[in-house]
Amino acid sequence: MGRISFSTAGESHGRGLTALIEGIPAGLSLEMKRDVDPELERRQGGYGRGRRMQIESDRAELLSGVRLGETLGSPISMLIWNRDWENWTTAMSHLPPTEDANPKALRPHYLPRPGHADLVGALKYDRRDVRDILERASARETAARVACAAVAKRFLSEFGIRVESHVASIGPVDAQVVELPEDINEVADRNPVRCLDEGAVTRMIAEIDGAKEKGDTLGGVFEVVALGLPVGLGSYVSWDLKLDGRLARAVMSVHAVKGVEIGLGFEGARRPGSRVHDPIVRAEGRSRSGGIVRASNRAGGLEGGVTTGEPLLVRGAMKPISTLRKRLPSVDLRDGSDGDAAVERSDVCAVPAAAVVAEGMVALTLADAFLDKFGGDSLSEVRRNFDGYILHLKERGFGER
Ligand code: EPS
Repeated sequence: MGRISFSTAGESHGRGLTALIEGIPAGLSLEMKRDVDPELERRQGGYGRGRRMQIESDRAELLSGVRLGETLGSPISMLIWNRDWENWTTAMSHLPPTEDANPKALRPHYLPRPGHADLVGALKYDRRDVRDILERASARETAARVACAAVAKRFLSEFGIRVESHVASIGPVDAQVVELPEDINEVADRNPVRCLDEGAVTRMIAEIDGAKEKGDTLGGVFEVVALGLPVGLGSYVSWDLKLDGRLARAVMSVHAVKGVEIGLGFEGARRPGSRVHDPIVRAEGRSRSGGIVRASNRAGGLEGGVTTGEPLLVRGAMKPISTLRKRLPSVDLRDGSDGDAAVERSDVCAVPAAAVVAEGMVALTLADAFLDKFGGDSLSEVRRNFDGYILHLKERGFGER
């Protein structure tokens, strides 16, 4: 664990976001315009986003780690400028305010929003102005995560591994998806709620419109699917190597995600074992899983915290965004008086965007687990390790040792 590390910096209305990813082997073809920018664009979309996304047009500027189109094995750092910064130069200035500064121009907030990091952050970091909290707690930060994730996806794609996502529900509207299409993102990205069930799309949009009208917000459920994985990523031998735990942490870390399921998830707890566990059957030619597959995939591609070679299915539940125009009760941090929570410009629903971010978090976790198993300094070294393993799976056959 820890082959890939990444970190982000930046405030929502600050100068910009920085993204740093370490551990990517040398020799990987990588271009910002081809590999990273399209992912940033996917994250910016989605019905229910606020006006901010019309201001931004996220692009990654590469600062280090790539020469002549290939990674060097050194840290890769990228920069995403905030276009909106121009409107925030006073409120987000790095310098102390001048004595004659208009306090309103500093755009302070003193009425924390229930459900947001506002209050806990203000108490923990001992700040009065809640803007000091919300600027970093904002999901704007996920743009930098998606930049790192795009690099991880580029790496995984060298080995035929794809990570995709779709929205399974928004508010009370559920999508009915009988079978996943071959290219999930290609279908999901065609509509603004990233849903695979065309009938549900209009109902989801109507639900978001209804919430907006009422000054309310909506959450939902998304599913991330990873295809092409070999058997054997992750491990059962120690708690922190279990891939299900690592994935749950990664997806739960996405803003407003309050639940994570793998495969059947909570539904499995209601069923007897005979309707949960997937029969094991021979399947010639499926070398990535040792010529043995599962007749169903209720386990969601993991057994014992290890990939089975079946599609990985991870779902996340996102709570509704905590900035409500229909204000909820709060307390003014200046004098302790009762008041209504502050209202900032915000999204009504960001589930489609969260799906893209979660897709990225899963890709980063899988790249990490992949390098645990096949680690090398160069792409060709990783490839040799991977190919040797797959060849062994193909050849090992049956019988006692
Ligand atoms: C966010 C509030 C909105 C969102 C923002 C997350 O921003 P603003 O306050 O500038 O209107 O648009 O999301 C992004 C900027 C983004 O890039 O995803 C919040 O409070 O978390």
